[in-house]
Amino acid sequence: MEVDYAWGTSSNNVPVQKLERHFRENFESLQPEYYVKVPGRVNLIGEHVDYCGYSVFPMAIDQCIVVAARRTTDQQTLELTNLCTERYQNVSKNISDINAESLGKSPSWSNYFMCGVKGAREYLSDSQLKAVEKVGFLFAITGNIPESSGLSSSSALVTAAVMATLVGYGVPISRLELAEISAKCERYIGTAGGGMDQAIAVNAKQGYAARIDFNPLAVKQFRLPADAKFVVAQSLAVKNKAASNDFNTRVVECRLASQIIAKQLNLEWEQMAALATLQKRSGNSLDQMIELVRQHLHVDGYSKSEVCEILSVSEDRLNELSLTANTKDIAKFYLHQRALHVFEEAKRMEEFCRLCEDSGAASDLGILMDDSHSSLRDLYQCSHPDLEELVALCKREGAYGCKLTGAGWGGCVVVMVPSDDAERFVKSIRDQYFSKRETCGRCMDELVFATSPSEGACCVHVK
Ligand code: ADP
Ligand code: NG1
Ligand code: MG
Repeated sequence: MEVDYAWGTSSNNVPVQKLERHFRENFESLQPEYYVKVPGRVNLIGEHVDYCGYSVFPMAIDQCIVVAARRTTDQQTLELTNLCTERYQNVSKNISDINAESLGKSPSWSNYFMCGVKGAREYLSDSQLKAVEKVGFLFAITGNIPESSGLSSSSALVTAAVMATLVGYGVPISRLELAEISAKCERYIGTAGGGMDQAIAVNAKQGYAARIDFNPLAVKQFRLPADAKFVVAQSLAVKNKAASNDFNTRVVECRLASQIIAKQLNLEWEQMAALATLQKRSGNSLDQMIELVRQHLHVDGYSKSEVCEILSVSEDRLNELSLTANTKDIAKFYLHQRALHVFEEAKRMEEFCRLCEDSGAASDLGILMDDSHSSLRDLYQCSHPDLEELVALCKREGAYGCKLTGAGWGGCVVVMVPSDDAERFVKSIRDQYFSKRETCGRCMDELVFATSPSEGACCVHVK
């Protein structure tokens, strides 16, 4: 049987033949019926603002997750196997036993996948659910997005699971809806993320970066400057976002900042969970919002009891209204710094789009990326010492701009370099950053590579 490689010309090095063999070896010599491919992404600007309701500017990369799939008549049994590493063990589960509580208990690889299966089923009507009540699935997964490195391996996996399940059930869905339900169901793993990763993974167009707006979700494709190339480099520090409360702490700090400013402005603070909602309801410009941060939020950290006093609520009510399960015991919330980052980053994002539209200079775009990174490091405090070393090296080597991409605390940088210097730049980072580090046998091309905007998710049926 032959797979139709309609999913692009890119040489993304995903071993599809090996995946097919793995599928047959694990599933009694059966063949996959269809494949789903979902890419990772880099975000060029608009970092840590999506969950506040502000726009972002990512592009899909070649690296992706691929799922080989087949339906069974096996009464809702879900069989998962993963080719990537022996750490990812096979799992067998009854689909109707997947529940939010157990998914949130451990960020294991199969739980990410099951978030997607659950999300897909929530999209079905009662009659559709009834019609598929005897359908089970065999899924074999592989991929080459470096995990826990800010290139959105988690969302590619979850989105691929949603797609593979809906395709198997024969339920059509629009790309925007697919992005929205994938973002929603990834939250079962415990991270209160925005919708950037899933939106670009599903809606990307080859050759274009995209501006993504939220509430309502909208995607606009943008050409990038021809005289610049984008390079991705791994710092080698990894961070699983669901395994600590750092990510959710930032989400919650932004929420509290919004609610406290709302309270000071005599607005209905309980409904002001996102900074963009606060801006909209108060009718202010981003510059005015920055002024409000300076006026109403002090620089020292806020204790939970201080927040409760300002909002006139009990701790229990605050837990319910504003905090997540893993942020209830945070000692200090840094509201001034986080809100300042978000409003300034939202401004930088608008300026970046304007420059792309008006064929602005790559060097000006680079300055915005550098400023974004400084703010992520100093105000958002989500960098890492190794990543800082990498950023400094990239700048010394002539980058127009360089910033961490994704959530941070390690992971990757995205670097904008002059097109005609990209090859030398990559070689130089290899020689200076990676040659002196333990890379666990990983090939250099995975650690630092030039990238261009890739196509979004697709499904291919086996002929
Ligand atoms: P990222 O920045 O890559 O999105 P996250 O911390 O959000 O990092 O998610 C990483 C987790 O996603 C991994 O710990 C693993 O459980 C899951 N994951 C990533 N890639 C794969 C893969 N190829 N196969 C199975 N699970 C994966
Ligand atoms: P990564 O690093 O890919 O897990 C996270 C969030 C995004 C966004 C970025 C920071 C999820 C699924 N992803 O990405 O929504 O907030 O951090 O800009 O939560
Ligand atoms: Mg992730």
